[in-house]
Amino acid sequence: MKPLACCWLFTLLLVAPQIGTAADQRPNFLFILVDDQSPLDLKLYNPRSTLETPVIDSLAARGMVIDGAYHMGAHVGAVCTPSRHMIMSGRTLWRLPIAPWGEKNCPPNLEQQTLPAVFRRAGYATMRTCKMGNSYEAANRLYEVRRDATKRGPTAESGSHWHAEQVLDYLAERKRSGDARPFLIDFGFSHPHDTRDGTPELLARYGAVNHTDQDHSPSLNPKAPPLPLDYLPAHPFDNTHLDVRDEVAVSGVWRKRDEASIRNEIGRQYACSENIDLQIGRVLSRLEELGELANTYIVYTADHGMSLGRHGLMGKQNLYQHTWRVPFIIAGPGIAAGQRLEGNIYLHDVLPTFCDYAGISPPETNEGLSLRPLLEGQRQTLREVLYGVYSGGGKPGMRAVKRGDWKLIEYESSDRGARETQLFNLQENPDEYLPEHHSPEVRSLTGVQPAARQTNLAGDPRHAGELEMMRAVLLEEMRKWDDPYRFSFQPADELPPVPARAPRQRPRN
Ligand SMILES: [Ca+2]
Repeated sequence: MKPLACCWLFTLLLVAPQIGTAADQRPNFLFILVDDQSPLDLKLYNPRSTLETPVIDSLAARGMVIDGAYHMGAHVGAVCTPSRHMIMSGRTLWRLPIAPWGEKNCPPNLEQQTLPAVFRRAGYATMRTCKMGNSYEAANRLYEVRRDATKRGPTAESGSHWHAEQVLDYLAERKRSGDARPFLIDFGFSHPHDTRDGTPELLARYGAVNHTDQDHSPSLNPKAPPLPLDYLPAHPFDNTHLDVRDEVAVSGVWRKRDEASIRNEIGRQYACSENIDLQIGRVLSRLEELGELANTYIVYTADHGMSLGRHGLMGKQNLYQHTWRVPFIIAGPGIAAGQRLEGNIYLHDVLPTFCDYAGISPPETNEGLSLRPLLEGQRQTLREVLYGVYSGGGKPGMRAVKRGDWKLIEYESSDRGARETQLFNLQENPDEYLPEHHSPEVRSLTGVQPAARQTNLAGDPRHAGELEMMRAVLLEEMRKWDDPYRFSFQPADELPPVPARAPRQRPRN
């Protein structure tokens, strides 16, 4: 063959699978993203949970559950927004276009390097349904088919059923038109984010009501889920943003932290979460009928965790494990069934993972890592250290680092006078108990056992070495990820003042 013809053939071979021919055997991707769910809501992560999720459980049985899945955090109260930017772009927090130094730290037009843009260019059919707002609008517009609306009501038309209908309609249309391209479907839900208006049948199952009376607590229903073991009636100190919307204005709870209010709200959360499970089941059944399921990678996750009474908090604006972590389940071709590992992954690893399985080069702007070494049994973790941020209230706010069993959380806001350090050994104290969890009043409500006595170790001189080590890790991570702030106990690093961003952020996610 002449060199020119050889070159032409090579080009054709490269391009052929990218243009959606009938012979395109590349896998499909179904990315399921729920709004505001702690891994601890799910029995898969918390045996005490009473939430029934048979579909998610069966997905986990077919694939892998990752225990250590995290989001890098938020510089605003609407934690959703940066989290969804990171998922879509594979980029880290302070290098997003919406970060304070975004123009300096992020190349322009990042939306052209996001999941819908990258997969569309590679010849994939792309479709999305999700809530509106507090997301990544410039990227969301790039899906070929987009059916977004915020659906947090108690009926089929006003709730999670609607999102599933959009996917089912899309699959029907795809079959009618004979579209043979592989697909990327972004299957998002507006729930269990508040307002958690569950359907009457599911609310009854969890002993909950769609409570609307701000002046009174709901009646305590014995069928409501139990209080979490790490429940507190109040957070013990100012964490730099205790007045954020989620801590004071969630309909059904507001500032209340009494047992009946919290258990009712968890019941509502579970009612909405079980409905999501039912809706995912409808879509997976249809994919199976269509013969698409076996060639589809499916991820189930949430944009961030939630507290729901844990540590006296209601919202997502903290860095305890219940909120910093997310549920993460993945199944698909070549992933062995029934696996579970720590992983140490971030949500922004989704983009490079999907690219890897689709045979697409991830964009140069991507900073995430492919999960493939975990999924194929070569590694147990992708990283040694995890770094987390909440900087939506007082500055610098909260920072967390985790390395091995050790976790440090620092809190500081000079204008609010907040300053606190927490050091936990997560092997010995996985629920991050504080001394307040062991007060007789709290114990009588939660049943926390005296054996679980370890609490915050930051002030314990026997662990001064670990504290020093973790503070060094924190500084290293803050420098590594272009954190624009420093705590008062850290070197100033000659950082310029952080520019104020236009306050477009509504404190809702
Ligand atoms: Ca959210």
